[in-house]
Amino acid sequence: MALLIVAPNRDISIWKKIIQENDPELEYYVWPDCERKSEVVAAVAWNHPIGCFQDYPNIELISSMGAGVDHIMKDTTIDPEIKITRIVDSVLTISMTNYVLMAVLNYHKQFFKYQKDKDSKVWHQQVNPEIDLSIGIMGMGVLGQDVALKLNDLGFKVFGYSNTKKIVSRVKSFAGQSEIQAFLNEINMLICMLPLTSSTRGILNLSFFRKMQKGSIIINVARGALLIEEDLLIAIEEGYISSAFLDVFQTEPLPKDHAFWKHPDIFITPHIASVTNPYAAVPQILNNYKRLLNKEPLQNLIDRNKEY
Ligand code: OXD
Repeated sequence: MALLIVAPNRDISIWKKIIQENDPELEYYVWPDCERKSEVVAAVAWNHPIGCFQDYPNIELISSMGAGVDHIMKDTTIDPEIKITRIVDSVLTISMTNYVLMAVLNYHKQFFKYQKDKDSKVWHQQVNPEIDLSIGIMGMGVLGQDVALKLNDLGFKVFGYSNTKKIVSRVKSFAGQSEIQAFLNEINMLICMLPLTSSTRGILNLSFFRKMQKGSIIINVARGALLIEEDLLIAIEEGYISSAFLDVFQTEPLPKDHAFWKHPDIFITPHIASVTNPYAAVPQILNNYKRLLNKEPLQNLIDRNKEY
């Protein structure tokens, strides 16, 4: 029995070191070097080449190296019986929440205005230095709920939107297509934390933006493919969106000629909102591997029908 690591564009030396420290006896291969393909029963993957698992006839489990599994789900050659798990880690959650708080507070305290003022040596105190934000979180999974609670603790009005209604204290929740307009009516800032699935791809599009209050702010920390980037530019021109704070993009790295680089109302970071900590991820992956071998229930298993 062996484990296979497939992460062709990622430096995995630290992952190998931690695997070694956790289980010096573990038999594992790093794709594409694997002499005994039929020994492989589980894989750890990050942006694997589509179709590569076809060469491993006995794979039963694929673990994502991160919180998202869209990079695995998009490979339609993966047998529907193969189980897929993801990483859920408190450090990853804190890191994501802190990124969102940082973005929100920058708007709340009008930091971008004061930065511009500084560039022109302007000393101008706003009469109301704090922007009143009514914040909606789309995607109320583990990460979304943590963000909702922390924003609430900071005194913001927080609303949640998800596929099925989530009960989170002091957060008014909306669910399903029929409640989307009611949700958008409440908010002037949208934080996108949705998983990327066949039904959420491109959800942040022009007709969606036109349902929002004029001048709304959008923060996307989930996946670039949730947002139609050209539509965001139009929505800014039309005044539905006043500013965007983005960590993820359709194409990463963001191409040099992309309009977002120079746009005065779009702030970007290079997909760093929350990065998987291999020290937390490896023990989870090895624990699930052992569970698989012992035929025990797996942890952080995703629902293949829901795609998350
Ligand atoms: C993840 C990511 O899914 O890094 O963990 O985006």
